[in-house]
Amino acid sequence: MIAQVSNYTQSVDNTFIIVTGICVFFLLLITVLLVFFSIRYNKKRNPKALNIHGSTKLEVIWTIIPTLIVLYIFWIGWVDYKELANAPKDSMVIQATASMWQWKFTYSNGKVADTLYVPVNQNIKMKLNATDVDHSFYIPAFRIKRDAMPNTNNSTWFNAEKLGSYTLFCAEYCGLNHSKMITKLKVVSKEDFNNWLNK
Ligand SMILES: [Cu+2]
Repeated sequence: MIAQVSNYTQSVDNTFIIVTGICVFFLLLITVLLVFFSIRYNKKRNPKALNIHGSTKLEVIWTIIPTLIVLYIFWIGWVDYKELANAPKDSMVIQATASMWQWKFTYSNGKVADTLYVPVNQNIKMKLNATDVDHSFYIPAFRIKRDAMPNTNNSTWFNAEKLGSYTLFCAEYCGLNHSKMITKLKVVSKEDFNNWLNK
């Protein structure tokens, strides 16, 4: 189990594991049946096809069950998406501006930084914008990714639950030095954050 470092880690990972589990289950089931039927109903053993009647009961079953499964996958994704899309009212707002090929973070007091500093256990709302082309704000450890585009007001939010330094980069191919559009998210204590902010 991966350590919970943001409010999303656990729920996004659970969704991922459930969806992957369903895929692996059906992959194995279908592969085994495919091989079994290929041997069992081989032309040499069954020169003439005899059992080719339809079965309404089977048709209904294999329509309803997959429908319920995809609705369930939609539902567990939707629950997390709704939470991700609505930042709590008490969030600290930080503006992230993406440009080729760097990140710029602007705080409410006007301070500008190229590294994202945030206090631990505080809701942080990231307003996302870009000056030139489409970029994407991505913190893999927090399971957060949201596009940062010109003339579009996207936002996302998170709550960092552990002190530490995490990779933050651009996840939208944005030109020659796209791979160098990488910086750090530093989660620090409230005092350290206030000292840094007012320095
Ligand atoms: Cu970019």
